[in-house]
This record gives sequence, C-alpha cells and structure tokens, in this order.
Amino acid sequence: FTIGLVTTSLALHAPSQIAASVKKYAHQAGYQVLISMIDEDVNQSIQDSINELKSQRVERVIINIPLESAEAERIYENNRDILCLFLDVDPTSPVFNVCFNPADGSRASVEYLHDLGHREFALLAGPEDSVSSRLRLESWQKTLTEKGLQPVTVVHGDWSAKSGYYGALQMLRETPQFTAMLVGNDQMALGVISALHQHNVVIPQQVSVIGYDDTYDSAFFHPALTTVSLDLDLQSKEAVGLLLATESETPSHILPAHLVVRNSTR
Ligand code: IPT
Repeated sequence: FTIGLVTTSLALHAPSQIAASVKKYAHQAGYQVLISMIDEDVNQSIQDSINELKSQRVERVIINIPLESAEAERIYENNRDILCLFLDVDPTSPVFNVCFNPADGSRASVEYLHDLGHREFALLAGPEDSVSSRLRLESWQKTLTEKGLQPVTVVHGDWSAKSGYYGALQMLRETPQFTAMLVGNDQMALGVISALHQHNVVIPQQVSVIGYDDTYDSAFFHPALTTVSLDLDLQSKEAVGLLLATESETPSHILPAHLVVRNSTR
C-alpha cells in the first residue's frame, strides 16, 4: 500500500524533517510514501497534487500545507473518496488533523522573557498567508497585551534564513530599541543571528532571541538557540498511525509545544 504526502517546500527544514519521519514510520508499517511537493512557481494547486496521487491509487493522504479552516474543509469535501489528514491547520478546525497547540509555546516565550525583565519586544513573524504563522503571532501579541505591552515592531518574513536576515536589518534600522526578538521559526532566527553579529549586537547580552521549531540544527547555532520545540517526529508518527488505523476520521490530536532554553536568551 501507499500513503500520499502533499507538502510545502522541502527546502524548509521543518517540512523536510516531517517528510523524513513520515517515510520512516510508513515504512515501519509496511507502506510506501509518494511525495508531491507543491511548486508555487508553477501555480500547481493542492487539488492537482491530490489528483496526481489518486491516479496512482493512493487512498490515504497527509497534507502538510498551511490552510485556513475554510480551505481545508473545501479540500475535505471535494475528496470524500480518500482519507485526508492535515498537519498545518488550526487544530480547532473540524477537519481530521494532527497539529501543535499554536498558543502554549508562544505564550511561554513571552512569559520567559518578561520574567527576565524584557519590555521592548520585536516580532519577526512568518508569512502572512500561513495559518501557523498567524496563530503564533496572535499568541505573542495576546500575551504581550495581557502584560500591558505593545511590540515595538512587527515584521513578516517567508520562513527562510534570508528573510530573517533582512527582517532583522530592517528592525535595526527602523526600531533599534528592542531588547528581545521573537522569531516565527529557527531558519529565520539563523538569519537574525547573522544580521545581529554583523552589526556587533551581542546575543544575548544586548538582544535575546527565541526561535520556533527546534529542528535538528538549532542547538548548533551560535549562540545555541533558545526556541519553542515542536516534536515533528512525534507529529509524523501520530499522523501515520492514525491514518493507517482508521477507516474514517477520528478526533484530531493536539500536540503540546514547549520552550527549550539555550544560550540566546538572558
Ligand atoms: C512549520 C514550521 O514551524 C515553519 O518553520 C515552516 O517550516 C512551516 O512549517 C512551513 O509551512 S511546521 C508546520 C507543521 C506547522
């Protein structure tokens, strides 16, 4: 049997880690995995990818594409002949999904830095069209508001290290008073670290940085990155397990995220 994986760019660390884990757990269960990567440049739709997989007789599909709930429901409705499980939707959405709690890790980041005395926060969020990016940003902002704070700036990147680098440069130019930066993922944080180093801003003495994901490389950044840890291997394991165990959708699983403190904060 074959499981399908429709995924966003595998040039990104988290989706590539997920793809590797999906493959590992599917193989352990005796299944093959067919991967269809959405290529935004050729404007290939998710439905094109699903059709491609269906034509290869795939009946169970994991979808790791950021989708707002309405969009995910539409995909579910249009594909009742197969079983679709979503990895990047709002976990409260009615579609079958295994997703991380979007609020707990973001809240923990703000509280940790606030307890250390930080009051000037810069937010470097992921892309505006990603549901996970939106929910992480909303949770940062909500937690700051509860503490009577406003971020000094909000900038969006595209998840890449390059966008983190340029986002940080923009912040240093326009709103350099921040002492803490919350970053939507670790790849962007890598670019942030590089930009701050170049401008002789010392991490964590002058600016604390917290990332998001805790992919395999993050402990080896310089300084080792404090970040919100997502157990992507567990997410993949649960997704494969649920997809193979059920004939139809079972209640969705919400996975916790937690802060891992390393050397980029003080
Ligand atoms: C999410 C990652 O946190 C982020 O770094 C980026 O790679 C994004 O995926 C790509 O869509 S993880 C996802 C399962 C919410």
